[in-house]
Amino acid sequence: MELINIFNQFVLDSSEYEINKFGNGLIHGTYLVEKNHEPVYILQEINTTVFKSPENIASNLEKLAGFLDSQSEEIFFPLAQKSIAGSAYVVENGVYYRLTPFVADTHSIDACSSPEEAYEASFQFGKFTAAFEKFDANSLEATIPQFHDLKFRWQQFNHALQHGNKDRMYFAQQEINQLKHDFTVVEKFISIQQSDSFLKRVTHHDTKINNVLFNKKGMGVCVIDLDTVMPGYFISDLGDMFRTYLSSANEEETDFEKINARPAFYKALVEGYLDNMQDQMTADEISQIPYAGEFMIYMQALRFLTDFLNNDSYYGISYELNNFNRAKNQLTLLSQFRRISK
Ligand code: GN1
Ligand code: MG
Repeated sequence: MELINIFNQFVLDSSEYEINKFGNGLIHGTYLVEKNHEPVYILQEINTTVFKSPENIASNLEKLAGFLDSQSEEIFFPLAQKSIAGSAYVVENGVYYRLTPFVADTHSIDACSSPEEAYEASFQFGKFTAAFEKFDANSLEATIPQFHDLKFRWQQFNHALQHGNKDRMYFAQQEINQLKHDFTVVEKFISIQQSDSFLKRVTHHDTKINNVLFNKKGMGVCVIDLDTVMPGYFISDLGDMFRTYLSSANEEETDFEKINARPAFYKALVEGYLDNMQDQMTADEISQIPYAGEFMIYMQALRFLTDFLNNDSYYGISYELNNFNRAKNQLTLLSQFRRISK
């Protein structure tokens, strides 16, 4: 299907627009729609293998936007543009597409290169969750059931160990053992799930820095990519920022010596988040800030290795050992993180 034919179903006159691939997400196909070389929309093809009920994304976002309207909260919340037929998405041959207005005068960045950027991003994600303090997070659908449930991810890993690619299992023996050796990270998550002092909040669940829009002065404006907004713990959001902002080399790096954890960035992330969230967090939650990083980095290593054992059925890959190297990268990051977060 030509993308322009999809775009036609959202706007009446599509003739002066140009559509090009945009960004580097692993899950959705993302395209920038420009008019006279100015960005106007983001067109996305929703990955329905991952998001099995895209209707849930739309209904969650409508609930959240409705709540914000009723509160006159000052938070920028980009909603998908309705199609000509009046729907939040267009379905063509079973594929779901949605169109979101491009937020004028903003840009996103793919890597975090200063503590100031880390602070700004963390401030925005904290502000997002904090804005929904009085909203009942449990009224949201889980757009990906058990997405950040580490116990479930552990079970999937064990399933892959039983049924996955035997050659790959042999190849990855050392990394498998490392993950098993660190089972305490899973146990701690289970105790958090059972604890009354860890609250389920409106959580973004994908806090990579390219999901924050910045203005020309380098200040954060808002967060985007709201597909995985659902009930969750703070450790998901702060943890994924630790995972993806602290190292100057990213998760694709295969020279593992280049993976590091920058202490000034850690401090900035904690400050930015707490500046909006401190008053809402329990003492138990605050005491588990370092665990947030261990949790997310460990879970990502587990997910990449599980996918490697399952012959790369989930994450897009560019070369054969891509998922294996990503897992090894995350295990390296985990040990670097532990050194600075104690
Ligand atoms: C996926 O959409 P993207 O590429 O930012 C994944 C995240 C992982 C990430 C690892 C829905 O995110 O959970 O952390 O890859 N999203 C989904 O790069 O599985
Ligand atoms: Mg994303």
